[in-house]
Amino acid sequence: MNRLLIFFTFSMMIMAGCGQAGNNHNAAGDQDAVTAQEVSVPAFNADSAYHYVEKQVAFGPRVPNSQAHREAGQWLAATLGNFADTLYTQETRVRAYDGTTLNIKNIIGVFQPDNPRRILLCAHWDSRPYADYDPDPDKHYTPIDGANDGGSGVGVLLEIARQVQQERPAIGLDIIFFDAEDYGRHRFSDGPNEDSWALGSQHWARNPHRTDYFARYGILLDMVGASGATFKREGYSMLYAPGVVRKVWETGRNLGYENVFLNREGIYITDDHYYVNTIRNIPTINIIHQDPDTEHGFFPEWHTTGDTMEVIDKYTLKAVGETVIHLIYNE
Ligand code: AHN
Ligand code: ZN
Repeated sequence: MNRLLIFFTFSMMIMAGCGQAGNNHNAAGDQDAVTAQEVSVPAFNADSAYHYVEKQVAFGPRVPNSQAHREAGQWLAATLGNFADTLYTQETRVRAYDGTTLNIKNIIGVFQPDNPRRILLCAHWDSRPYADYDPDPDKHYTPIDGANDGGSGVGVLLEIARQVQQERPAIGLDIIFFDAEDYGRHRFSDGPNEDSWALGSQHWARNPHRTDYFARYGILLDMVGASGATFKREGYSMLYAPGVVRKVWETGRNLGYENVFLNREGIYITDDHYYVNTIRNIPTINIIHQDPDTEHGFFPEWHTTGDTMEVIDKYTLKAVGETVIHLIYNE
């Protein structure tokens, strides 16, 4: 098995001027006490993550109330359920901005349920019902594949789940696939936009799978698979969880992905993490592809029929997957 061994050396600082008497320091008094800690981090397999994205897309657009959505949801629950110690599915009805009742399902995989030290990892698994940014106006009401917008985050998390089942980290994990993130208001309809997005995470934040659920921090993956992806420090992530952003960015950059995790401030994006932060009070960041060269600020095929497997690049999946998996095993 392909394993990466990381050696961490912690040097204990000895404060200058601290008294000689009553401590255990040797005669020299200034020699560092060095302990070596060995952490084994599983290799993130980008081919496997890619396959999980393909698998989701093959069901067809995963739009709530559709047959493809039901089938994809069953497959996701079965697949995550195979890796996790406990699986929860949270089925409910929510009202979309246009009055449609959506049958939705949040899918939750719990690893080490009794471990009080926990991290939350999440992504949305639904895909958008309309390509309202498509260059072809005839497609503005066509559902999208959501290979990158939806599929990529879930694909990375399924691969992490597979690795975690094989070799358990010290920390407990909760992996949540939120539903109905992308049923937000159509670009050409009038009315309030803000709370029309992220309906599944709003529901979960008010009704977590375990009462008083808490995690030390959370990480949301959104659009983490397109070729040439770059991530900037997203606004709400910096507002609610700046330390987590710093840690993730440092980890990614130390792994050699400084071309992906940019040392730049991004914009504020209302997404699932916003509700995990504001309703559940779990400091949660969003790793989200931001592109300053497009009119909407996301990847070029965002909310178009072009968000297909063709935009997916294993290098981006790997950059994100490897970064997150390193973080988990070093907690
Ligand atoms: C808004 O446009 C308000 N939020 C974007 C969140 C999103 C859509 N993430 C993926 N698709
Ligand atoms: Zn979207």
